Amino acid sequence: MYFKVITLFPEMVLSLAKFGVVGRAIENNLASLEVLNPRDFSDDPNLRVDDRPYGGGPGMVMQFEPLQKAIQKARGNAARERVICLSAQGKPFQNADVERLDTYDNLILLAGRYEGIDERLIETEVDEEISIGDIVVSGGELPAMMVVDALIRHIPGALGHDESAQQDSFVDGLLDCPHYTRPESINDLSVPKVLLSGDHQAIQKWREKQSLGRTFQRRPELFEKLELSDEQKVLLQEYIQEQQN
Ligand code: 9D3
Repeated sequence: MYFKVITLFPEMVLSLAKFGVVGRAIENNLASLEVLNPRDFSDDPNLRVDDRPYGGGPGMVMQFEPLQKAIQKARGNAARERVICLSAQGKPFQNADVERLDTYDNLILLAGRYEGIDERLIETEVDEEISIGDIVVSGGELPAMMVVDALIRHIPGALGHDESAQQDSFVDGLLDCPHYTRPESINDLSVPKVLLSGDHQAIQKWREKQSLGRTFQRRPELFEKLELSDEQKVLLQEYIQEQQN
C-alpha cells in the first residue's frame, strides 16, 4: 500500500516511518510512505503556495495550482487510488473507515496549513474529506499521520504476534479493560486479586465486566449501540454494584 502525503512539513510526516509498528511495517515493505512538498511545485519566484482570501478576513488560503501539480505527481496508473483531504470540515475518522480504505493501493493524503485550501481544488481533485474529530489542531499533518498509522497497523503482518493476539479496542464496540503488571504491590495499590488467581474464565469475565462498565460510564453513545446478552447485563449490574462499595 502506497501512502503519499502532500505537506509543507515533510519531515514531520516522515518521522512516522522511524518508530514502532509503522516503522517496522515500512522496513518490511508492507507499506511505503512518500511525501511531496507543494512548495516544490510553485511557479512563484518566492515559491509562495498561499495567498489572501477572496472576500477578506484573517489568514491565508493554499492556492490551487501547486496542490494540483503535487497531486498529479502523486497519482499512479490505474491502481485503486483515492485522494483524501484532511480537514476539520470532513467526516470524522472511525475504525469503519479503516476497513473501507484498506482496499486502496495508492492513498494520496492532502495535509493543509493556514486557514484552508482553495475550494476548487477540493471540488476537482479530492475524493473525500476526513476529520479526526471535534478538536482544532494546527494543520493536516498529525491527522494524516493518524490515518496512515491506523491503516498500516491494519495490514496483515504489520502487528507482531503479541500485538495482534490482543483485539484492538472499538472493534467490538467496547472500551478496553484496565491492565496491570509487576510489581504486585505499589505502596497501598494492589492488583485485582482475580488477575493473580490463574482462573482464566474468571479473568475473562472480570475483563468483560470492566469493559462494559467503562463503556457505560465513559462513552454512553457507544454503549447505546451495544446489544447486550443476558450474561453481559448481569456483569454490568455487578460492575455498578461494586462501584458503590
Ligand atoms: C477559524 C476556523 N478554523 C477552522 C476550524 C481555522 C482552522 C483551524 C485549524 C483552519 C485550519 C486548521 C487546521 N486543521 C486541519 O487541517 C485539520 C483538522 C482539525 O483541525 N481538526 C480535526 N481534524 C482535522 S483534519 C485537518
